[in-house]
Amino acid sequence: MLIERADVIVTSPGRNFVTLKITTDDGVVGYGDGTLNGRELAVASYLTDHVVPLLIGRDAHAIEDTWQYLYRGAYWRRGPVTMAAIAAVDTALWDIKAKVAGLPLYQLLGGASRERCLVYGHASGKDIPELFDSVRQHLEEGFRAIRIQTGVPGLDSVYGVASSAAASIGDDTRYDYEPARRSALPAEENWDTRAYLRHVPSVFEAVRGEFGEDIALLHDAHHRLTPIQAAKLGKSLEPYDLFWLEDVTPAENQEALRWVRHHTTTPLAIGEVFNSVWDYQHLIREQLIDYVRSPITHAGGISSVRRIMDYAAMYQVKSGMHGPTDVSPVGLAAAVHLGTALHNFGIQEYMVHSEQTRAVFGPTYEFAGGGLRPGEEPGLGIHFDEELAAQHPYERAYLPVNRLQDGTVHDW
Ligand code: GCO
Ligand code: MG
Repeated sequence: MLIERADVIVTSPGRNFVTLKITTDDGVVGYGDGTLNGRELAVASYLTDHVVPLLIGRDAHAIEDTWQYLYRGAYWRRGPVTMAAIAAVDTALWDIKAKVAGLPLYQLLGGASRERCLVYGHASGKDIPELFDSVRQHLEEGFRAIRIQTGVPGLDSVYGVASSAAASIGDDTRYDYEPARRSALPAEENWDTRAYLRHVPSVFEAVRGEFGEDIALLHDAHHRLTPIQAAKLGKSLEPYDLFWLEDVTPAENQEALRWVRHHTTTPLAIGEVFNSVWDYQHLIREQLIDYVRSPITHAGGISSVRRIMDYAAMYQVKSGMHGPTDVSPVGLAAAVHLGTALHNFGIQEYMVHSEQTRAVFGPTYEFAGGGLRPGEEPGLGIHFDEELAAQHPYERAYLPVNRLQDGTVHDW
């Protein structure tokens, strides 16, 4: 079974997505997600200009060989653009293999280790009353694990808080925080670490007071703290028993996590911006983290995230794959299949895609009992509507940039 064609589809049903469609000579079609938020066209070009010509005529079953050919064969290794492109190819080939086998993909990855993948949703509010409404809504929808983000007194707009304009859409559509904005230039946000560190513990105290001890709570610091600030935050949140504290420091320096780890028992998650197993080498071996955040879409696909998770399993580190709306339904479907099969699955992030997005991708995973199930269709269970996708052309969009009060650019 040879690869006959590969098409890169850029579509923007509410937000931009990059999808690779691979077709074999016997007409089997597979999909892969290569969306890189705010840099989508770089991946599209990497695929169209450099990868697609290499795929034509290759054995569609040779997934590992193709992965190594694209990774080692490029000479230039790693990096988010390269690894998102490789992820798109790898995912599409797994989709094809499972369709040919007539099995849902998780069966080829070892079969089900669980009935459903526990997921967490995003509650947010500019203040406590708005946050409580959002938490209540999530609980009513059946979420059992919830990420908590709020505004910080004195700061105009803060990462992770859904804007009130979008939150008051007025219909039944639930709005999740969406950071990328369609604009000529990135939006600018402001930041003050001391104000944030003073405020966050009081938010968790209020949430535990209102909603009790059962619900799993998570929080994302989005790479903004120094190791010692992060250690302080972890310690101050210990009474509220977090499921995890995410991305406390900029991710490049693995050693920073040693300082954090030695000061707090709050579980740590990191890695949504990592793209290979090498980024976790020390973090996992020294047991400096509890959860791996890499999604299939940004870390080289199913084959390489499975490699990371096998390494992590030796050290009791679990998965917590990134699942924002900028991972497409194809990337999320792949995560749910892998999460169903992995023994060391931990939790899956689940930001619900808009109706418009779901209409284009036609995912068949199902949310029930606080978790996602992959469904029983052969392959990933994606029904991509190309005609509809073509009605939503790419629109330039950027993630925000962040500045301290004195104007210095800070980690966003
Ligand atoms: C998360 C992430 C996202 C990212 C976004 C960037 O934990 O879900 O931090 O909110 O900021 O995916 O593209
Ligand atoms: Mg995050």
